Amino acid sequence: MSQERLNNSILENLPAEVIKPAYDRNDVTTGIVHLGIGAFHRAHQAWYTENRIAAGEKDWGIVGASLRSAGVRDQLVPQNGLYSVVEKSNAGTKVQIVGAVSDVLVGPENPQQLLELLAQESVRIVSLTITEKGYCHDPASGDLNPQHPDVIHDLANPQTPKSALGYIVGALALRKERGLPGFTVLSCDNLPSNGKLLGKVLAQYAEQVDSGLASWIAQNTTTPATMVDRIVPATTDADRDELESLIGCRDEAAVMAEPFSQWVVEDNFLRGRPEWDKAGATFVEDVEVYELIKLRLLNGSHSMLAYSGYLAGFETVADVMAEPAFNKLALHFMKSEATTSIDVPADFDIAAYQAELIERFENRALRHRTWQIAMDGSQKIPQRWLGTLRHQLANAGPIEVLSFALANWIRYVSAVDEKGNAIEVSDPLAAELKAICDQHKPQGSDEAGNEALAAAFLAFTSVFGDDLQQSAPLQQAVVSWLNKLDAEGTLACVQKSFSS
Ligand code: NAI
Ligand code: CS2
Repeated sequence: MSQERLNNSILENLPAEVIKPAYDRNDVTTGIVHLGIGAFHRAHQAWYTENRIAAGEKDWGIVGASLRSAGVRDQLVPQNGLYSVVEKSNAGTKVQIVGAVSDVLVGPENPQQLLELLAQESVRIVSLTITEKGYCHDPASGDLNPQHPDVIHDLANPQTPKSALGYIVGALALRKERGLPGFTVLSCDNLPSNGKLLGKVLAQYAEQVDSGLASWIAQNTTTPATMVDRIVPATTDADRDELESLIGCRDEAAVMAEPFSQWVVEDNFLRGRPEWDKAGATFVEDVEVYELIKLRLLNGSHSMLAYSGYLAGFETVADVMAEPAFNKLALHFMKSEATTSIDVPADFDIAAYQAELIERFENRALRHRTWQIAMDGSQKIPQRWLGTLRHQLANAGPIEVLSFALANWIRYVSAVDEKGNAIEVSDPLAAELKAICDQHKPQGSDEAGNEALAAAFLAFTSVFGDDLQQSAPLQQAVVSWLNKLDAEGTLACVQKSFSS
């Protein structure tokens, strides 16, 4: 039987060990609007901001917004915006109730309301976790995709946007008209040079609207780069049930996170910012090397384990890591291919970082599904694997694991697993990718199909650009793995090739 929902009036009744907001929420005013209020924002940026609001920075309250569904609004608003960050590790569980989010808007329900909120002068930061696909960019080039359906719609219907770009540029147009200052747009997505990429697609989008607006935006916004890191799997009902037994009330908006968190931010804010560094964030001039290390070592391994682990029959990352050969493979990839592609600062203990990543992946208290990480591979692979791959190819370096990873991704997006069961492939380019598989290697065909299949994938320029298809070593390595995977399956391949 579900108990009372978490809300303002029952906070003091929660168990003493639960950390609660230690400030009067009525004193907090909105300074941040967050687009894409998913699990990660609640466990990361809002969690850091909670610390600053509790320390007295009361004008940095957050209003969240979803540009897609009403799910999170319906979870948070009945709880006065309150939710639990549940830190889970092999050492135990810690619960903190966060009060930084006061409301959630749903763009599709009332676009004008969200545009007007974004145009309010008190809003000084608009932050984003809209997933890699939310930027309407071409993953290979980083340029705005003018053929993106949301871009086409929003340019024709600026009052009822669908994309984050449409909302941001629409709100800035209102601010310009009203003689108000702009704001900082803070990408907190896993994209390479996310600040530069966001600035570029915003400028390219605004130029399509009006050149005068585009130059005003260039002068009146900043788009700092960030590196964001905290493993936050999608919350399940089992998670919510377990939490309910711990805190004695129902929290539909709870998020599950590892204890580890890191936030490296370029200090380039138009109208101030919270003192997030006093909550553990790091402000730097150049985020790039932190991004490269994180995207190539953590996310590169994550995606490799997601596709190969899923095909090997494992549900979560911790399950994959419990298989010794996969555990060795993850560290081998980090050391031999990902790390050697980066000019790691001399004072950075990369060996300790690698060891910590392995430990984080082994966390059995978090059920991070391989299927969830496998989502949107077409939007993730360029920054997670292809930068590393280009470096190795240019330097005659190792590509054994990266080509293995690509072969598993190709088999994954064929949407049929080793046992012939359907795979629910969640990717904006899923149809195109499956069509490549069906056209070049129909199910059940022989090895000859793998030559054509590998060549066709490497020629898929939206993901691979136009250079990688020229690489004979890469083509040969991918074909070799496709043949082995056909013959032995992923688990046997890993056990045979990576156990030593
Ligand atoms: P989530 O599924 O809980 O939330 C995703 C949010 O993005 C939702 O609000 C959804 O409506 C919105 N969204 C999806 N497609 C969109 C589009 N085309 N345009 C605008 N909004 C769109 O996912 P979660 O866990 O919050 O992750 C979101 C992003 O945060 C990731 O894609 C990644 O870039 C970043 N991140 C996630 C981490 C994690 O462990 N979950 C860790 C580090 C970064
Ligand atoms: C994961 C990331 O779902 C995925 O693609 O690789 O969300 C990962 O959990 C975070 O980047 C960790 O900081």
